[in-house]
Amino acid sequence: MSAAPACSETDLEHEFDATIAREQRIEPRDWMPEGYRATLIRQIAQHAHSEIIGMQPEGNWLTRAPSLRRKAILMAKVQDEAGHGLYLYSAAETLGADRAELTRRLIAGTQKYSSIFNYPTLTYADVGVIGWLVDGAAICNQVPLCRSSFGPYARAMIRICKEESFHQRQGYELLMTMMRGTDEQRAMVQESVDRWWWPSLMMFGPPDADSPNTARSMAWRVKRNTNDELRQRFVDMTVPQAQALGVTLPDPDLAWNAEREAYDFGVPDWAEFGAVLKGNGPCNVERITNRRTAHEEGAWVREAAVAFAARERKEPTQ
Ligand code: FAQ
Repeated sequence: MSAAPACSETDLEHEFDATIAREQRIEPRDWMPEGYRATLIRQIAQHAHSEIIGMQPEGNWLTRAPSLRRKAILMAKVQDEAGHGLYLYSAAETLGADRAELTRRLIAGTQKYSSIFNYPTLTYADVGVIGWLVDGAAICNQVPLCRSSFGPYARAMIRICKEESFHQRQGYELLMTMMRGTDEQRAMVQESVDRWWWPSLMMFGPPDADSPNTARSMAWRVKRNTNDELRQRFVDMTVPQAQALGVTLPDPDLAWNAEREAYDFGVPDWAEFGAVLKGNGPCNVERITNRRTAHEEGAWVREAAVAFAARERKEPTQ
């Protein structure tokens, strides 16, 4: 009996395209175009780095939480972000990426993380506003990714989104409590909203016309919506929440458009976004320095884990 003919690259590509068109998932052992693999590694690594670097702004307040209850809540949230980073690094590993190498690139500044985490947390109201706006934006962006075409990424997103929705609610609950408090607390919440609103809109990425990756990622169903679609969805979802809270969103152009059945809103400062991406945001240097220090100080843990695994396999350590 003669062996079955090997599949040609064209056949494999055809099968890959058909799987995507059928809304089925691409799994790690399936054939995939190198561009698809590279896009996913880029996006998932950037997402994982964001979760890990994203622990720093709120972690900054752990020792100064105003009560034991608030401290326990914040501690749990920051730990959740660490967990999200780990699921995502694992998803990247299924594509052949090396986790140590991804961390090396983050620390070397050759891989990005979300712009939002380069802004400082100046008051405790920022903990609430990050939960409300930053986790709110993250959910808006990530719920569609539960239908991303790459199986391990889509499945990681399901669990992450469940946890993020609690994060969003804890932020909103904290802000509701502050808004029921003193004039000083209300002013603190408003001042925080004023600082975080525009950077939260920038989280969705550049406008579609300036987004080099969107068209390809949409065709591959890695992304399910464009940056502008999701930004609009976030604004429409958030305006009524701001009204219920009693805060003003700092955008004079924000107005309901009855024809579009959506809110019109102003243009974010894209020059500021560009500067943050180039490493010139208010906290870029601090965030990466902290990450590098933590990595260096954790070297002994990694070495011990490797030695332990080797001993378990009954192999000599060196
Ligand atoms: N910051 O062509 P596009 C969280 C880059 S997790 C930095 O539009 P794409 C949870 C982009 O990578 C937040 N860089 O790119 C949490 C590309 O650069 P490259 C993270 C950005 O990939 C909450 C270039 O600009 N979430 O918050 C940003 O199609 C609270 C051109 O852009 C994710 O990563 C940005 N904001 O669309 C944790 C979600 N935007 O690589 C702690 C998954 C764009 O070509 C506390 N990612 N860039 O050199 C995505 O959905 C997409 O990757 C986008 C960007 C939408 C972020």
